[in-house]
Amino acid sequence: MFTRAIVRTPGPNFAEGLTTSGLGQPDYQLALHQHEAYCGALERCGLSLIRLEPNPGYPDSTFVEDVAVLLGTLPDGKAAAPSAAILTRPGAASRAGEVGSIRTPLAKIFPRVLEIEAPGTLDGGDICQADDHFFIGVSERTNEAGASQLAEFLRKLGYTSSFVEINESKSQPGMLATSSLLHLKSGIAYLGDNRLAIIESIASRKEFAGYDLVLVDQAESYAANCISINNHVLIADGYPRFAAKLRELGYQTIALDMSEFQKMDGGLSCLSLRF
Ligand code: CIR
Repeated sequence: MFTRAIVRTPGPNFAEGLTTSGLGQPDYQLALHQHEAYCGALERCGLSLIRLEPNPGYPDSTFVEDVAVLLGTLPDGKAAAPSAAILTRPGAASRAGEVGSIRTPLAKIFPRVLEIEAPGTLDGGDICQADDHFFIGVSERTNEAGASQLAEFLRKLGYTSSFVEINESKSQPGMLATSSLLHLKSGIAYLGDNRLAIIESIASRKEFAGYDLVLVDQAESYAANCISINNHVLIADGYPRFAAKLRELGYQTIALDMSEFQKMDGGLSCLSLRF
């Protein structure tokens, strides 16, 4: 169970952030509106929100998930007080300074604040927690050094982890293309009960053997970035096949229009840190 989430309102220069989507300029007012609807959905799921002010120095800073990995439950799955926050070292130079403005809010909540150090780089979007196990995406943003540092922190805190290579330039022969995933969680989400939502192109990876997989087809791949919160699943609006699969499995879904965040390569998970 999650009880809280940290969010950051998009700043007026949100459109100056990084993007490869080719979907055009986001509309700032619409982004604010969609962000507010997202916050409302988190509250509907029972979370109380810690709202951070826009950080105009960093247009991508609304994607707050990338700057920290939060540990709020014990490895045995029992609810516990927040135990540790791990500050990341974002892989994009323009985002490196975002960590500075999350340090103090996290230090007020978490008794332990650890930190990824150079030469490691790591984005929170590459980290997928599945109960007491963490999948760590090695991507264009998260390098081996950053992934190894996180794995070691997690091991000491009682969790297991495995690496998932999603950097296309390093894919092994025979490995299916990852369709240029920005982050691991652009392609997978943990739904609880040993079940993963996952894009088809990485579903056969050995790391995911042993999990029940809900496949997200190529045409709906953006929908894989969904978030399971306290008996609800937040999904991006406009992906009917995936939504139907979730409902058939008994999930209560909340669909949100994410158009303006998608234009900036962002998805549902990136907009909050849940714990
Ligand atoms: C970036 O490229 O860093 C941002 N424009 C989007 C970050 C999305 N974050 C995420 O998937 N966790």
